[in-house]
Amino acid sequence: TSRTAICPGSFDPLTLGHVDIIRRAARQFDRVIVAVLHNTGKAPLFTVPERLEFISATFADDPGVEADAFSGLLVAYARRRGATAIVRGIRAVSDFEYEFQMALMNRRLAPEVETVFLTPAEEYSYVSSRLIKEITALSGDVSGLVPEAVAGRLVEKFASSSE
Ligand code: COD
Repeated sequence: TSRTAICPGSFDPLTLGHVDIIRRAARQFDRVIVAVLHNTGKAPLFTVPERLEFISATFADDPGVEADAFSGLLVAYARRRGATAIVRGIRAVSDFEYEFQMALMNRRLAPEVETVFLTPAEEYSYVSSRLIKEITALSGDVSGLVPEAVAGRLVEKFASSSE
């Protein structure tokens, strides 16, 4: 039987830390759906279509990885897509408490969907979307930490917002 995993997140924007986890997941599952949360409460830097485009462009050569957007409960979305697993990356102890709480809550809501934690490559373990945005806003260089598709658009975004 074919196994589908969901890699859910904000991906605002996609970083090489995310890419590392998604590639690891793609080696363990037949299909990986990278699911971008449509969060009406947060003011994101990139629109959902922009974030989906970064994912599609980065995984263009990987037929096992697809990009999609979701809103509402993650486990309801996972059920709709027939996924058996939710994959999350753990960077440091600081990620653990939040991830552990979500995993147990999601299990209570949907016991058949297993949360799987993967560890990233060490060189990306300190990368976060929040720091990427902060550094770019302050004219720092984040090349080598985000995919090609993201690097150029990040600089453009901040150039246009400071005019
Ligand atoms: N190295 C490895 N992994 C990384 C790195 C890195 N450098 N950076 C990020 N990651 C991992 C994260 O740990 C995460 O697993 C994934 O990549 C995505 O990261 P983010 O920051 O984009 O995602 P979040 O934390 O904003 O995602 C939160 C969810 C969308 C999963 C959550 O809010 C959710 O499920 N919302 C839907 C509503 C719902 O169901 N709520 C109830 C939850 S119990």
